[in-house]
Amino acid sequence: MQDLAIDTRPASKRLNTKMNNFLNDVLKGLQSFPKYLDSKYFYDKKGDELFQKIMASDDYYLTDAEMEILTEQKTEIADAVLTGAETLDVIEFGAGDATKSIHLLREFYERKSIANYFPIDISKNIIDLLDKNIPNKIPGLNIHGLHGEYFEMLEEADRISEKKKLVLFLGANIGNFKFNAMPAFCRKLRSQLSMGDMVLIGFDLKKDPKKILAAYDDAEGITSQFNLNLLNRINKELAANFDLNNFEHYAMYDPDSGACKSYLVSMKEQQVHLSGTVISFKKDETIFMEISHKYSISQIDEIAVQCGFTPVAHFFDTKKYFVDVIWECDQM
Ligand code: AVI
Repeated sequence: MQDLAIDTRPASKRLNTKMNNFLNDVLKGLQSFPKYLDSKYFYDKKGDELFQKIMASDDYYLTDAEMEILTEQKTEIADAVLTGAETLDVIEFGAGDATKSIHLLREFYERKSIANYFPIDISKNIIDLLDKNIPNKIPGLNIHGLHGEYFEMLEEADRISEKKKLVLFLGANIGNFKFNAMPAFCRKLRSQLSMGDMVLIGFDLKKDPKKILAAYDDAEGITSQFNLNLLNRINKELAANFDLNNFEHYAMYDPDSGACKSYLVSMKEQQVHLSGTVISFKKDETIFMEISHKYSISQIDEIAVQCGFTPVAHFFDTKKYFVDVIWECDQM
């Protein structure tokens, strides 16, 4: 779980801590068996660009499905959220470029129901872009971009404003938690909110396994580049010498558990030097890169209740590939 203390040290010191965390996490993962890397590190500038390409690709159906929900059903979504005459703060975890949430934000703004928009993202590039671009798209909207870890920044938003909150967690980002870690995340989210606050979460649903696998093993090879880019980032930022030609992307989907996993496979026995440490790979040894979990509606509703929420509404795309759910915070 994330540390809730706010770091008040100067930016240069914080940067050093960030680099140390990155190095420690990478060394820990690559010295474990089986080896793994944390997918939160995918998103450097190049990683952000590659993820944009994934979202625009034909095989990655998730973005279009959720976009259809948010454009076609924004009125119904706003009706489900705005139960009284109050204005609310919209806080978005992993805001990205906000191309999906902008439809909801505009709907709330036109109804004079939004006090502040707090996009939160781990990527500073993204927050800088949002602070610059959103005022052009919705002039007059109060935007406070927050760059950092979700729960720390949620506390920060809470310090700035005491309005009723709607937390958006779109794009099936919740699928990137391991199955057991996901309810812990939802409980933590509940513990930082107040009764009556709401969350709107996007889940990718279980469906034809071939459709799911194709989204993570796309014909254009963008997902492969996305995964390999993390090795490149480690080379640049942590003084390593991964040869990207010696690793291949492998994705698999298990329709029973709903786990879609991606790996990088070492094509040969090799040694990689990383900040003074030597990491050995056997031929065919894997690095686990990411999980993208798929859920059923009954699982989603059960988790809501277990974690202190009441499921309020489900919004599906026409193909029923994806769902955006609204949960309300129950009494704790
Ligand atoms: C960010 N996240 C929801 C994406 C997903 O679908 O799990 C990341 C991604 N990885 C490969 N393709 C997309």
